[in-house]
This record gives sequence, structure tokens and C-alpha cells, in this order.
Amino acid sequence: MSTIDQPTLDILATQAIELPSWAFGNAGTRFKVFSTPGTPRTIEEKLADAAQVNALTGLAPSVALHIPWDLVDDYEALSRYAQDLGVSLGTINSNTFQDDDYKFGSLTHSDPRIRQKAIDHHFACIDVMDATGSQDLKIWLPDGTNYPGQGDIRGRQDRLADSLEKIYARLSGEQRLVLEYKIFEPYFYTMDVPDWGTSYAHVTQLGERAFVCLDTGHHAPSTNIEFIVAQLLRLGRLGSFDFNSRFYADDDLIVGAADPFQLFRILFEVVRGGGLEAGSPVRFMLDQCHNIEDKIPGQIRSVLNVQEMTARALLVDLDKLRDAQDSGDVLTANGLFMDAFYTDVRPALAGWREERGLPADPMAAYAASGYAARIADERVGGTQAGWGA
Ligand code: PSV
Ligand code: MN
Repeated sequence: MSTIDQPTLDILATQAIELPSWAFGNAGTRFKVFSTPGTPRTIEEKLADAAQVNALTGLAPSVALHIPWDLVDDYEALSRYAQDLGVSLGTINSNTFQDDDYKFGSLTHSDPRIRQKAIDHHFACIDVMDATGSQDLKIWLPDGTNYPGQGDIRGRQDRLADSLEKIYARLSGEQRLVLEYKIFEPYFYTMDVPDWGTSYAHVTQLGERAFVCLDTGHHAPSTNIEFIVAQLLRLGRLGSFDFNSRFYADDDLIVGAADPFQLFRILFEVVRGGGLEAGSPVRFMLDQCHNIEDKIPGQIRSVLNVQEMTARALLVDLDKLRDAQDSGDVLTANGLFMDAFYTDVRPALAGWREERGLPADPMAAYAASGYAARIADERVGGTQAGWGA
């Protein structure tokens, strides 16, 4: 008998996990970027690789772009190209962290010319969204300071609010603004959007199509991330996840690799808070770098990990849990959690895939497909894409 009942399998069928285009390019640390044969040179090749992940897992129907890393002349044509591969273009990520003008800030800069330049960049990103039909503009700001006294903390918040208001006003229809936070890096004393509270304060001021993006690698060690998830869902402002895992800081490792139990706890709060229900504002995305492992199987493993922990989270019997919680039965409540977490759902999910004409074991299917050898042969010359290029 399957460990997962049919209604749960049906819920799983609605889960979509967006892939970041940059996960298919070379990545590394400030010490070394390792290149791999077959690494994409263009966004079209990144999309082709992403389409492999979707074709083998059925879980990743869209790809997030980063502007200007994925700059092309014709986004409508790129959209059609993606569709022919069986995927669509998703979130548009802005980038104000690789231009000399932004050394002391972008949307928070004290110089109105530089602020306007950063705002205009976001307008250009919205133009891309108009062409691709993307729903989300994701803003992660590198802005911050390194030394006490260097910047006017309060003034920077005021300028940020003003800049965001201008960007938000440019959105139309179903388009949304999601504001990502990060505790530190590239600056180490203050970040202008360091935590969920700051992001929440700004997005609530903007309007109902503005949400918080939670990147699982962007908190202080031992932060209770599932608490933040529960709170933001309760407030109706959890817009998206950037999933990855970490041992130390913003490690950007494969989601679920460093701490599967944390991923389970996060996804339990998503389930509990209605994040998987139809009409939920929550979108799932990966934000990872594959520094030493192969990128395509790295992404396959990642989406499988998210699905697996979602399935386990769905196994928690919410009625029984509530009874145990309300009657103060601590150990039964905790036992219900742990039983679900320790349930091996992999055979049931393999069956779920086979029912959909997908390979039972996507990792093995990819290894046997010959795709890696083919792209290594074909993609000769040119410049391999890299994080930041
Ligand atoms: C910043 O660390 C971040 O998480 C943002 O989402 C960026 O856009 C992304 O990483 C780039 O990898
Ligand atoms: Mn991120």
C-alpha cells in the first residue's frame, strides 16, 4: 500500500518549483569558479538545460531570469523558445549589485541620479515582464553600509520607500513585487533590507500586490525560519521562497541537503498556513549555485528534495495534531510530527512519477540519457555563463 493517499498525491501534482537560470552557469566562491564541459553560453542553452529538469521530474515548469545576466533583444521570442522546450519564463530578478555607480547604494543612494538609474533598471525589468508575461518582479538589494556612521540608516529607509513606491506604481494587471531580505553581505554593518520585518514594513506600505520573498540562506544561524513562514502566511504577505541550504551563511547549497528536517518544518508551516492551496500567493523557487557538483542533476536533486519534504509535511494528521496540542499532550504532538518526517515517501513518489509517464528515478534517467555528453560535445567555444556574467 502506498504511504501517500490519493488526495495528497493530487495536491503534490499542483506544486511547481521555479528554477533559476543562473544555476546552470558556472559558480564558485571568491576563491575559484570551476568550469564544466557543456556549461551554457547563452540563456537559450540555460533554458534547454532547465527543460531537462522539468522533463524528468514534472516539477519545474518555469525558469527565473536575472537581468542583465539574461539580457536578449527579443523577450517575446525567448518566451516562445522556452515554450517550445516545455517551460515558461518566470520571475524577473533585478540586479543592482554589479555596477560601480551602486557602491554606496542603489534604491537607497543619497544621489538622486543614481537612485533614478536604479529605478529605471527596475522599469526595464518590468518591460521584460510585459513581454514575457512574468508575474513577479523580485528585488534583492545589495544596499548597505560597512561602518557605523557611514550612512543615515533612517534616511536610507525613507529613500528606499520612495524608490519602491515608484517601481510599484509601474506594475500592471497581475504583476507583483516581491522584496527579498538578507541579513548581511555584501555589506557587513547594515543592510537596508536585512530581515523579514523590514521587507514586510515596505511591502504593506506599497499595496496588496507586494510580498516578501524568503531566501532560506539569508538569516542568522539558528533563526527559526518556519516561525517566519507561519507569521508571513498569517499576514498574507509570503510571496515566494528562494530555496537553498546552508551550513554557515548564504552557502546556496542544494535545498534539503544541509538540514532536511528544517525543510520539512518549513514546508509543514506552508501546508498549515494554506500555502499549497489554490489561490495561495506563495511561489516556490530555487536560488542555488552548483560550485562542484554537476548542475542539471543538482537541480533535479533539489526539486525532488522539495517535493519529498512537501509530501512528508502533508502526512502530518492535522486533526490529531490539534487534539494533542490542545490537550497539552506534548509527546503525542511531537510524535505525529516525527512519524511524518521519518516516513519514506520515495517509493510512493516514484509511483506518482510513473503514473505521469515520468521516470521513476529521474537522477538515473538523466545519467542514462547521454545529455551531459551531448552538450559537452556541442557546446564548444564561446564564453560559458557564470554567476555574474
Ligand atoms: C542574493 O544573495 C540572492 O539571494 C538574490 O536572490 C540574488 O538575486 C541572487 O542571490 C543571485 O544568486
Ligand atoms: Mn535569493
